[in-house]
This record gives sequence, structure tokens and C-alpha cells, in this order.
Amino acid sequence: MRIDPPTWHPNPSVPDYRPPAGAVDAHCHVFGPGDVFPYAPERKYTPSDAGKEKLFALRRHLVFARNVLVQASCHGRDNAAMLDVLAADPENCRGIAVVDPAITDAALADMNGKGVRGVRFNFVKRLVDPDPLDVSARLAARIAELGWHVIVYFEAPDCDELAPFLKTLPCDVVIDHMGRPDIAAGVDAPGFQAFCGLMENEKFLVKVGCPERLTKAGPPYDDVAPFARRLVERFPDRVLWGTDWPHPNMKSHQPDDGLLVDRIPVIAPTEALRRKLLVDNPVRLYFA
Ligand code: 0GY
Repeated sequence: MRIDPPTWHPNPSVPDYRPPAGAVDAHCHVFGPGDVFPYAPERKYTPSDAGKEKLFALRRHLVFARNVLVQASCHGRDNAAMLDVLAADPENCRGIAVVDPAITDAALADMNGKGVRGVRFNFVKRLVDPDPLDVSARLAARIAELGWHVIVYFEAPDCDELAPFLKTLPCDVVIDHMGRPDIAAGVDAPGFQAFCGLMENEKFLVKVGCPERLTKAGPPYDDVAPFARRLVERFPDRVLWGTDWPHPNMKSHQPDDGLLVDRIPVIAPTEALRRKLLVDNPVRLYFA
């Protein structure tokens, strides 16, 4: 088994930008440690371990207050590592699980008590074998009863095909990484315009982080900023931001999380927008 080298920066810079009190990193993960929380047999990559102590150290370093832990594909449907983070700081951590559609109501209720607030549907085929849509729709109906939402991860070319399904889900739908737009095509290209059209539907929220994964130009990600800024300015009450630490599966470079934080004022140019992005929106969704 080949273990990927660390995908996170060993020594992130101290950001110049200081977020407002109570800021939420609304998209991050943990990896293992694998000897305590084994990686899933069906995983498509094997990361270096990046456990909760490192995550909490980064949170302090970036002067954030809270985290939303998204179940990473390398842990499959075993949410133990993610739940272990929630247990370590239940006031300031919430989670998004990936579950077997046959999960019992009791198991969902148990996760709710532990701070889980949604399930992730991952449609990125290089990472997972997605469940059939009707199976996912039935699961969405069940988790909606708990007041949970769905997080979806897909590639831009799959957006049109998935949109009708996503619109029928009976809960909020949070879209990861701006729907992975084609950055080279520019913000006014039909693909991103269609994505913005989908966002007019108020059931959708969108995460505007992750420039390191989308960029063609590399740091400081000037090519990605116009996409995030467009979404922040047009849908200020339905945007979320996260570091994406420890940057699963990144191959091009180890992103400097301090730089990622310093890009926030570029994509959210006013104090009011930054407050919505980092505090009001994630608190409403996860901590109210
Ligand atoms: C991300 C992106 C990726 C991976 C995962 O769960 C995951 O493995 O989310 C990716 O490879 O694009 O959001 O962290």
C-alpha cells in the first residue's frame, strides 16, 4: 500500500487577515490516525495521518473558533474518526457523515446527538462509486426529518445532469467547491453562468473556498478569486468558507493555509460580507 506524502503545509504562514470572533472553518477533514481509525478498504487514496490535534492547532493558528468536519472518502462510510473530533470539542465542532443508505433511524439519531448535521453525497467518480440517485433521494427524505442537509460534491460537467435531482431534495443542499468550475473558461462562460442560475434556487448554499484545487495559475490563486467573489456578492446569505485542510489528495502543491485565509478579504471585500461568510451563515446552518 502506497501512502501519499503529507498534503498539508508543514508550516503555514501567520495570516494578516484576522477573522471575526466565532469564525467557522466550514469544510475540513481528518485522516485517521490509521492505526486507531483504519482507512476504508474501498478508498481511492491512502493519506498520511492528519488527526484532530493537528486540526485544532491549525484552528488556533488561523484564529478560527469552530470547525465543520466533512467525512473524507478515504474513510468510506465509517465515520469514527470524524465523530472522534466532534467528541473532543462538542461545542465547537459539527460533522457531515457519509452513511450506508440502510442505516437505522436509531443510528442517525445517535449521530445527531453527537453533532452530525448532514450527509455527503459524493458524485466524483475518481473518489467513490456513487449510490443510485433514487437510493440517495430516500436517504435525503429521512435525514430531512432530523433537520439535516445534504452536501454534494460533483465536477462541473455533471452539474446539468444532477441539477433536477438536487432540486427535488427536501432539504438544504450545500455544494462543495463552487461546483468545480472550469477556471480557464472565466466567470462569464456558460458553465459558470448556469451554475449561478442554479444558485438562484434558495435551497442551495455553496462553499467558496478551495482555490488551491481549482487554480490553473497556482498561488495566490488570482484566477479563482473572481468566481468566489461573484458568488459571495450575489448570494451573500448562502455562502460558506473552509480551509479544506488537510487538503485530501492534493498533488500539485501543499497549500499554505495562512495564504488561504489572507484571500478571504479578496473574495469578500466588505466587513459585512465577511461576517456572513464566516459567522452568520455557518452558525445558522450548524450551531443555531
Ligand atoms: C475535498 C476534495 C477531494 C477529496 C475529498 O473526501 C474526499 O476524499 O473530498 C478531492 O479529491 O477533490 O473536498 O477535500
